[in-house]
Amino acid sequence: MPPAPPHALVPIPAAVRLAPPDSFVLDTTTTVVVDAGAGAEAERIGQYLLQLIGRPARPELGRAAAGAAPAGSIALRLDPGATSLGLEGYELTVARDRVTLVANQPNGLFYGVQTLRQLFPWTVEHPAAFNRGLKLPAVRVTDGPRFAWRGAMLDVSRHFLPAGDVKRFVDLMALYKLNRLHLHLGDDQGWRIEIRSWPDLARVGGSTQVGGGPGGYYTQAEYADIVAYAASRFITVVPEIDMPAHINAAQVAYPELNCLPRTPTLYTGTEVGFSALCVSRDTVYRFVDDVVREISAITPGPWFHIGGDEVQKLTHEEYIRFVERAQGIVRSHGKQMIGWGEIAQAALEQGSIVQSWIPDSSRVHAARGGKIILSPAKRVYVDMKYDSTTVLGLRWAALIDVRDAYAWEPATYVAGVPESAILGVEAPLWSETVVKREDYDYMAFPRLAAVAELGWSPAAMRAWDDFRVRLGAQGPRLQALGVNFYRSPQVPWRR
Ligand code: TNX
Repeated sequence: MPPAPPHALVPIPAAVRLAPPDSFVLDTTTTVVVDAGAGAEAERIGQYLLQLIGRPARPELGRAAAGAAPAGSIALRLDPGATSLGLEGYELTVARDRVTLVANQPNGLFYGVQTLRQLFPWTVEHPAAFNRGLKLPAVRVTDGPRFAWRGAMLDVSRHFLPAGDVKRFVDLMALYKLNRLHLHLGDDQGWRIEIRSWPDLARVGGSTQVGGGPGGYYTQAEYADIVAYAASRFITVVPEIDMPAHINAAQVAYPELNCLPRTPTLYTGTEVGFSALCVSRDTVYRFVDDVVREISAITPGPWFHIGGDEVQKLTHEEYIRFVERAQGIVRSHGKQMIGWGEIAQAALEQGSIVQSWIPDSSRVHAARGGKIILSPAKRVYVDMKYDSTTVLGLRWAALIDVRDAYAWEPATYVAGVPESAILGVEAPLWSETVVKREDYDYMAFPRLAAVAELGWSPAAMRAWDDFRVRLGAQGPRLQALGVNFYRSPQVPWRR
């Protein structure tokens, strides 16, 4: 077992300067103080911090004139002058007599709070722990992300995941400074969101799942609640309805969406590629328009993901025409289109985004000035097995242990897609074999923490030998949070 690391921050900040042996001690006299006039968001983040560390500290939020927080306080400050910190950056100073967190925007304050949280011992995560006298090491952290897009995807179609479990996943994403939650809401096996103008999509299309369970769907109110909850953790929800293939569940509800020589029936297997929209029919575009319109209306984020992958039953021309038409529909509802790598072959607008998962034409989109999200299946498909003995998961792309998920470089991974074209990284969790919350935990953690560091930390700060030790120190924290994570033998887990 290597010695305990000087700090266990994941993702590692852009700059950390520890100043031993000083420390700040959290006790009953500690107050969390927000600058008077910093605004509702800053106050909400102050309350969130109080909830995290709340029991030992004074329960009520304090307020002070800008920069005049009293000794013994943890002060949160929004500095309009600190523009160099950007949207998501922050500066955190822990000294013996006070903690000062400064950001330019609330997002940065929130991430600074996550860093503070990880500087406390893991017991801070456990509601039953007696946390008086918790120590923070004296340190100065100056931080901000490498990439704007740091995502995870939940496939709630193959198996339905109840809203409460999605929100818990959101909380775990926040711990690692992830900021995009992509929800795969429609596939062959299940349609998971209420569409009022086509009510049978959810009622019929959402009535089962892989293996034949009861399925389920989110009402628009439940979806909006997930979106708002994620936003409170500075995570933007990206809705996906996979089209023109992966659409069987919708076709069972509305057979007119199909013109292949087959009668759609509810599907509970795991084959891909057998379904396709009847792309020559007007009804199909009315369907696309209604679905994009209704979901866009309850999605404050700027993106709509149309899927676009694994289309086997259309000609190339049919596929391209469909993607280009969908792009116009998405734009008409005020959103930017995202699609899986295959869509890069179409005449995409510069503002459309390509999510690369296998070797594809992403470079074509990068060459026209478009942006790419990297989700290379061999590295960050967290539905892949860790090793040959993993019970859950698939293995078509690779076996992916923690090191495989961590030790690759986004800027050089795809030929023709330089750093300037990369929006960021995203780890999809497909759910063919993933049934319940514990399964999601097991596949996502700790690999999602590795992807979070890829997305956040400067390349020069990243090293596997260092990461694995910091990650090992996250073990007790994840355990205190009740996360059923995989104890990879590559990681020196601490107790
Ligand atoms: C490929 S990735 C798919 C999904 C499967 C996944 C399983 C992608 C765009 N399509 O339909 O769930 O593999 O790993």
